[in-house]
Amino acid sequence: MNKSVYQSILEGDSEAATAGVSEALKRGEEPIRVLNEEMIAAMEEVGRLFGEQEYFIPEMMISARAMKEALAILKPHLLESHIEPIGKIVIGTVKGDLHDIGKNLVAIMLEGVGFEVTDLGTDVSPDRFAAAVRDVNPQIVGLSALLTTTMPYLDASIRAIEQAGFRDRIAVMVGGAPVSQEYAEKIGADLFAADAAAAAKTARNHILAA
Ligand code: B1M
Repeated sequence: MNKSVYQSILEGDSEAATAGVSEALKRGEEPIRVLNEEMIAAMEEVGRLFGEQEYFIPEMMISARAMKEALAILKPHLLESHIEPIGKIVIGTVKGDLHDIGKNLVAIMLEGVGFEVTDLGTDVSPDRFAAAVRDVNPQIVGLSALLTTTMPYLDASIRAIEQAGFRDRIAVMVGGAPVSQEYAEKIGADLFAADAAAAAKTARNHILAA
């Protein structure tokens, strides 16, 4: 029997992971189920194994690569077609932080509900966020942080946007595993979302309410 998508990502087997996603889609499985119950669940297990020192950086990296390649196969199936554009969003992972799987997923879901997404990538300095607000003129800026050590850059990025004089024209949404609603409020973010689906819903509701 073929390996499950979950097992393939856990083992960092990109070829089996992409083949598994393609087969699941062919069988008519729901893309969102494959994403949540197999792919994200596998990354959570990778994190647990890393925490237990059973996995180390190389294992995390090859699992992340398998996750990204599998996600590329799933992406078109997560996007609804013919959605009217509803607004612009600039998104990135904050300075010092290289984690981008969650941020990429948030970007895909935002595109799925009709946002034009400008993705600045990872390790984005506060000044680059401010410059992107000037250049792109989005309604929302999305800041992602996965490390407790990089969380202060959420705050610093908001301050940089403020100092550049753009704070009033945008809403800031923050997220990432260590980020909470309480922390979001503490640093003066306008919106918080715990996962990619919630991020898309929250951003969309913000635009519709404006
Ligand atoms: Co790292 N890592 N990592 N890592 N890594 C974590 C985050 C960790 C929890 C693992 C652990 O200890 N159990 C831990 C952080 C501890 C902490 O600070 N609390 C950790 C660590 C310590 C590190 C290093 C410091 C390790 C080292 O070098 N000693 C190092 C730091 C590098 C750096 O960034 N400077 C490091 C490196 C790496 C890799 C490069 C090997 C790799 C990243 C590859 C990549 O992203 N391209 C990696 C990985 C893969 C992980 C885990 C295993 C998986 C992360 C992931 O992709 N999750 C992670 C453990 C875990 O999360 N359980 C871990 C799946 C993804 C779908 O979920 O990213 O949470 P997530 O995103 C979610 C939500 O958070 C939310 O929606 C997403 C989708 O539902 N969300 C938003 C995210 N951004 C949002 C923005 C929003 C709204 C919602 O609005 C704008």
